[in-house]
Amino acid sequence: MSQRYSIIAIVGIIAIVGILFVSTYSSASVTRGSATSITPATIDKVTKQTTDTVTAKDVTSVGGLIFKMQGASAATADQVAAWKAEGRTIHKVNLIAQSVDLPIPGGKMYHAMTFNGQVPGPTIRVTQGDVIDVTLTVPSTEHTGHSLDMHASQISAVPNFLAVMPGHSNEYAFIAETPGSFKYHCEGVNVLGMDQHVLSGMYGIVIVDPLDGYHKLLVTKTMMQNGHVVLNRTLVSPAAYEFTLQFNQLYLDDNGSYDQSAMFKHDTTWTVINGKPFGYDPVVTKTWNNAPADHDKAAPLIVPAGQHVRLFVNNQGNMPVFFHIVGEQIDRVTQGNVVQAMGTQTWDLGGSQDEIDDIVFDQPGAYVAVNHDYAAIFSGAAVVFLAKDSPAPNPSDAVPPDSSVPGTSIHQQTFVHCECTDERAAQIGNMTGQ
Ligand SMILES: [Cu+2]
Repeated sequence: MSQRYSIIAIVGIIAIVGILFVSTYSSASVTRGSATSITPATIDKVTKQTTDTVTAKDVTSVGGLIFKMQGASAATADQVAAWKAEGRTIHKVNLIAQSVDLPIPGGKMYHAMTFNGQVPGPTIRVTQGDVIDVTLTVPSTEHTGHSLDMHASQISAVPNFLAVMPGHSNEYAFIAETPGSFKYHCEGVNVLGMDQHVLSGMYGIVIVDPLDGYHKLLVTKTMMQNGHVVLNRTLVSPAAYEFTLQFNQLYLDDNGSYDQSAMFKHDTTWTVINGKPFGYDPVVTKTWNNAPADHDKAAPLIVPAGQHVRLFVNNQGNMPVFFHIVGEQIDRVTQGNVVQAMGTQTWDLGGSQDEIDDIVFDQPGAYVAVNHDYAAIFSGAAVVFLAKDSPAPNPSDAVPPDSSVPGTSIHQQTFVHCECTDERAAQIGNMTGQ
């Protein structure tokens, strides 16, 4: 970079620090969740200057943008205590930013960025009206700052989603007011590098269950009656075998590093579901059969035929997902707690969208859930469901925590399966008693 542009960059950084410091400072005495003195014009100014004049390298070269929110934790603690006193359930969540190397097919590794050493990050499950009190910690060993944007929240991005630099942490809390399956993700260093951080693994979901539970599932078939074809409607209990499927892409160079030029061209290296390409397909591709660790090996998802299955499907990437199950129809598509479709073949998800699919697999057999984009299918977006006569243990990374709403989740046995470090796999094994 020329000296002229270096000076411009540094001046830009100083301006941003000044704007954000003033914004942060002025909001420190404001109760979390209430309005701050930051105006849309201020935020536009910050965003424009950030993207126009500062690169991640520049940020690092001046020691990073450090936003220490004086009193922020105290205000959060007071607010959480008040919510607890009025009887709300509090979910304390700790996420740790960790850059690690993780496996991809072919015996290779790539440079991943993770929450808690796993891709996707931990699935958080709460009930509508509960409080999520989340702390993001960035260890001093990290080479970059990180941040946390939770789509389940409805709070100001500034200061809550601002960068947390190595050696620091940030806490915020909110009431999960809307049911759904919401993305959470890193926003990089105040949006710098957000693409790299998310597409390298820093994403996960918060499932917010409806306070009044999920609706019964109406399944419509036909039957013969007195020589005529008539409708046969049955109502299936909301209790279901539940799975999460999070779609994303990896854009990598030959060294396993993030390739931004490939991202701009949508030139996908791998399409991943729950962090792995073909992670639930041991039949067609046999991609992971020679993986070094058991938790990497491909395993199908087992569902009992004729029973209620609920899928939480999220698009975490920057390509559309045309969600389809080969051999099945989606009996009901819900977004939030609103039914969008019934008896449909495919449902589309744009970036950061989610769907809750209720399905009864009619017959025992093999079904393949895909992104019905051929480039996606053949780069990893295929999940094998085996419908059997009875349930069986499933991969831990495809099974969400059980709901607290009675009559929602049918508890499933799991075995450790994850795009994660060996250390994290051991922790998951301890947590799930495996
Ligand atoms: Cu990050």
